[in-house]
Amino acid sequence: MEILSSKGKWLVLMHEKADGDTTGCAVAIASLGTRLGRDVTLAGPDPFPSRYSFLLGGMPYCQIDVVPEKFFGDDCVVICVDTSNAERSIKGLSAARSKVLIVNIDHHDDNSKYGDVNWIDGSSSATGEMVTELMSSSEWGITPQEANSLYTAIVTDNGHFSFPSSTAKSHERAVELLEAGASPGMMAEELESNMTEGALKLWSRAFSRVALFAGGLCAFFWLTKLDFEETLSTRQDTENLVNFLLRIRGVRLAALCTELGDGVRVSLRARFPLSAHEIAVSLGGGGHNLASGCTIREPLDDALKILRTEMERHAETSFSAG
Ligand SMILES: [Mn+2]
Repeated sequence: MEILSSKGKWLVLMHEKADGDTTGCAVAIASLGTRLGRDVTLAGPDPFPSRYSFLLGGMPYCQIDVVPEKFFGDDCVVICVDTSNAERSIKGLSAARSKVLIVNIDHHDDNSKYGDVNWIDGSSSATGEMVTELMSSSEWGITPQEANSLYTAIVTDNGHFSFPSSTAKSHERAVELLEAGASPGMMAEELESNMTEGALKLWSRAFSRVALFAGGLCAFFWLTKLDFEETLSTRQDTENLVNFLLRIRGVRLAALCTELGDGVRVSLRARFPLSAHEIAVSLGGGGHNLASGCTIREPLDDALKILRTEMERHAETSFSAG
């Protein structure tokens, strides 16, 4: 916190395909900086995610590729939240490394520590827990609007305290946010009742293709480029979709495959003792044990076969070993 407060210009960066955690953290930090009279820019590589626009409260946001020149200097800091490696941030971050101070705050165990200051805590269920701790222990505290942002960060990353990553500490941070004025009811409505008609139609296409295998331990479904076009949906509309596969009794490993221009993006979710991380890594990706991702640079049909083989092998070895 001392590093941040000593700097006059803050560039607060969200990661690509921003989720609730990176968004809530970045908005809260940008709001704090603005309160402290700092010159703050809230930015990221993609447009601001529309499902979280209720958090902005009129704050400006910039979609950028490179670190703006005004942030080169001793009085500046770049703050990256929930971003496990520089590639997930804006394109120009690595090139700017020698010219700016980068503070990297994240809860991914496999964080590549690309910052000048790296605060990585894999025991946190969300980066929002860490930022809550940082702000609530500072003399500036947390405003009700910032509390809502951080509450959103925490609950979107730990499934409203339903994922095994949720700990006593997660709940303690939530208590601090409630005491600071967060409104869980209002946030739940904003977060749960915000789908477009197109998104619901997109989800129904994925649901119609649910495929179970490995004796019901594994499940996946997929979406094509055409699905997005015909339902007027975007990739942002797939957030949380993959988690629905884990609602099928017995399923412990789940994947959503999304056809992109240059391959197939795979979002993986697992329940203990299966590991989404192992599969993602074997296919060139990364993430957590319970939530990971990778990209398979093959046509959709081939990608599904490769993924299915990998998931089946993993399910077999996990259970024969354990
Ligand atoms: Mn996160």
